[in-house]
Amino acid sequence: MKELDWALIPILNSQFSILMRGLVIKNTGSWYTVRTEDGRDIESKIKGNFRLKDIKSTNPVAVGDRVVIDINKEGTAFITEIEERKNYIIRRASNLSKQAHIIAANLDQAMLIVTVNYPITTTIFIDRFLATAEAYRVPVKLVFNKIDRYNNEDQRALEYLIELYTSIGYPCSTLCARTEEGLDALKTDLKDKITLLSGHSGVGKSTIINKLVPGVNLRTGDISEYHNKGMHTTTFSEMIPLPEGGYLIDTPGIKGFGTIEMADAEISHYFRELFEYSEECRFNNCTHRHEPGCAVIQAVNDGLISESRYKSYLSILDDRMESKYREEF
Ligand SMILES: Nc1nc2c(ncn2[C@@H]2O[C@H](COP(=O)(O)OP(=O)(O)OP(=O)(O)O)[C@@H](O)[C@H]2O)c(=O)[nH]1
Ligand SMILES: [Mg+2]
Ligand SMILES: [Zn+2]
Repeated sequence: MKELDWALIPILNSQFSILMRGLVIKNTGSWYTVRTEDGRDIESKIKGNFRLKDIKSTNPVAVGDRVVIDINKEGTAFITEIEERKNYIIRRASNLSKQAHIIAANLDQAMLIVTVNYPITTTIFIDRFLATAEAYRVPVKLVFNKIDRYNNEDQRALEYLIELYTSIGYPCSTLCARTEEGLDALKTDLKDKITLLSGHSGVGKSTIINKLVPGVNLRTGDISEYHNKGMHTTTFSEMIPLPEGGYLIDTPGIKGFGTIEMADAEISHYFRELFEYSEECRFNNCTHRHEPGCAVIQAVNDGLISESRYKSYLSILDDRMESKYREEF
């Protein structure tokens, strides 16, 4: 090999820069792991002055984003560009905050992992997630996990919820990640797709991925028996390739799902069955709260729209008014 001309080194260093396209597969604080088109994982950061156009977000780049990186001589990189997103799931970063947090981008679908108990998932939480997914056109499936733990009362609640959400048009399935009952059906739904797994802490998101992807060994944690809540075991989002093709995105469990970027008049559009009835409301700017001739309120009174769905709708409207949401949502 020809000897290096040492005089040239400073010039090479200052000019070293390779632009590459890649997919953001992991986000730990300010570092993003970008998988490049040639299959390398490059630890990358965002340049200080880099800002997404309109979104005031705690994470301007999210797992699932397709980006361009500028690789430096140390083998790390700066993210210089984000390709336009096909869709994303976004929520309010925290109670009282005006900032948004993008959970993941460019999804083919989302699976909301729900547990009727251990921990309890409320319908308000489910409906807020569903409304956001409607807003950004992400298809959602509800997966009810931990069916091995349910007593008779939990079982009845499970059946009620499955009937409710199926009737609105959301596919539902049951799963026991512990015994793998229902896992094969899930596999079929996941093949060749980019799927976000979301839900409260402790519902079993990481356990499900561990069962589907042998060898990944994601950390899982027991739920607190005292509080009947998860312990926030997963602390960063990560995209995991499936052996059969496709990707799963594991995310940290969320407490409350504060909605964001929704105008009052739009909210009922994201509740499919409310939207259907709203076409019959006397006023076309009806908020379905107290207006005379409201077909939505009538449908709730007639038992055609479930009270829980209507309550969830009102809770999102209330968020706007108080500019905050309550933690338990
Ligand atoms: N009985 C039972 N336990 C389960 C099942 N699925 C998961 N678990 C348990 O539930 C607990 C929480 O599981 P995780 O996979 O850590 O939950 P997670 O949704 O990833 O939680 P975070 O990372 O905190 O958001 C663990 O103790 C799992 O073993 C199930 O189907 N049945
Ligand atoms: Mg987890
Ligand atoms: Zn109305």
